[in-house]
Amino acid sequence: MERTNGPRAVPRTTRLAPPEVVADPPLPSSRPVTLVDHDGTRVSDSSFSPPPPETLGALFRAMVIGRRFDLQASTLARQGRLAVYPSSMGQEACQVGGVLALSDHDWLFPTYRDSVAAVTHGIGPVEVLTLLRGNWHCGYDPHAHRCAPQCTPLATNASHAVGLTYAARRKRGEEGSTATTAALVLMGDGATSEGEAHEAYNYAAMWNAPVVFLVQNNHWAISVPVSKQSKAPTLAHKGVGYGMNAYHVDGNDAAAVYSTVAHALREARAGGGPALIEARTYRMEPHTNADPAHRYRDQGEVDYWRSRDPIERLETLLRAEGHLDDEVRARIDTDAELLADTLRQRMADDDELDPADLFANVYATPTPLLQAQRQRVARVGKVRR
Ligand SMILES: Cc1ncc(C[n+]2csc(CCOP(=O)(O)OP(=O)(O)O)c2C)c(N)n1
Repeated sequence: MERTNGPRAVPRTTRLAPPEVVADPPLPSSRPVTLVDHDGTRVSDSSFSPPPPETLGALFRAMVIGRRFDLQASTLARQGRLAVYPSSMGQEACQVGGVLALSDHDWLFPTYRDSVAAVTHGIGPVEVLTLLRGNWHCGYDPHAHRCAPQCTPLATNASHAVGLTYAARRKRGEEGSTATTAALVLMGDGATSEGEAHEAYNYAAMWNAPVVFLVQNNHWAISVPVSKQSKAPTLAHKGVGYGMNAYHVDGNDAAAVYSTVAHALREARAGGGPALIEARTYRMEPHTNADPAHRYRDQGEVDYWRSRDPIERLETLLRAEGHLDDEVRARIDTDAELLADTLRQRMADDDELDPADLFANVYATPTPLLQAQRQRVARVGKVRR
C-alpha cells in the first residue's frame, strides 16, 4: 500500500549529490589597507605595492587643487551663486585616488558629493557646477568625458554603470574592438542600504561586469551614523555576499586608495569580476551648506579626523623623501588659486539662468501639475547662472 505520511522515497538515481566543496571566499580584513600612515610614514602591505613617486606627486597635486575648488564652491553656495553644494573636504584621497586609477577607456559614475572627482577627471570646474546652479542639464557631455551626470538619487549610478559595461562588452563583440570598458562607481555608506545598490551588486557579479564600486564611508548619511545603517563587520563584507572581490582600505590614504582601485580595475578588465571597495574616510563639512551638522555630531569627532588630513599625510611623506619642496608646493598653490579665480569670474560673468527652462524638455505636452509648477517658478524670476 502507498505511504500517505512522511517523506516520499526518492529513487536512487535522483538522490541529491553530496554538497559541493567550495573554497572559502577571501574576507576583507578588519584592518584597512594602508600604505602611508596618518603621520606620513610608509607602511608595508603584503598585497599592494605603493605607487611610484610621480604618481604620488600627481595624487598630491590633484588633492590640493581639488580642495581649493571645493572651498571656492562652498563660498559660492554661501553667496547664493549655487543652489546648494555638498562638500567633499577631507575625502580628497578617495575623490582623486579612484579617478587617477582609471584608464582612457573607462567611465566614471559620480554622485552629487563627487565634484572634485569630476574636476580631477578633466571636466571644467564651471561645467561641473552647472547642475548645482540649478540648470536643467548636467553641464558637460557625458560621452566626450566618459563621465555620467552626477547622480542625486542614491545608488542609481551603480545600476547605470553595470548596464553600460555590459552593453560595451556586447558592442565590443560586434565591433571587434579589443579594449574592455571598465567603470568606477562612487557611492556613500548610506547608499549601500538602498535596494538599487543590491540589485546593481547582484547583476554586476552575475554578469561579471567590469565595475568597481568605491564606497566612500564618510561615517554619516546626512544625520544617520553608519552604525545605524549596517550590521556588517565592514561595508566591504557586503561585496563578499554577492560573490564580488572585496577590499577595505584607509580612505584618507591616497596611495592606498589609488593602488587598490587600480588593482581592482585591472582584475575586472581581465575578467576577474567586479569589486566592492570600502574606503573609510570622513565628511569634514556638513552634508550640504544647508545642514546643521553640529546638532547630530561632536566637534571632538571632527577634530580627530582633521588630524588625519589626507593632504598633510602625503605632503609629509613627499617632503621626507625629497619629492616635494616649498617651490613645488608654491607652484601647485598658484595653479589652485588660478582655478579658483577663473571659477569666481565665470560665475560672475555668465548669463542669467531662467529656472523655467527646467520644464522645457520634460514632456511634449506638459501635465497640468507641471504647468502649475512652472508658473510658480516663473514668479521667482531669473537667477544668476
Ligand atoms: C533614492 C534616494 N533616497 C533618499 C535620498 C535622500 N538623501 C539624499 S543624501 C542622503 C544620504 C546619503 O548618504 P551617503 O550615501 O552616505 O552619502 P554622502 O552624502 O554621505 O556622501 C539621502 C538619504 C536620495 N537622494 N535618494
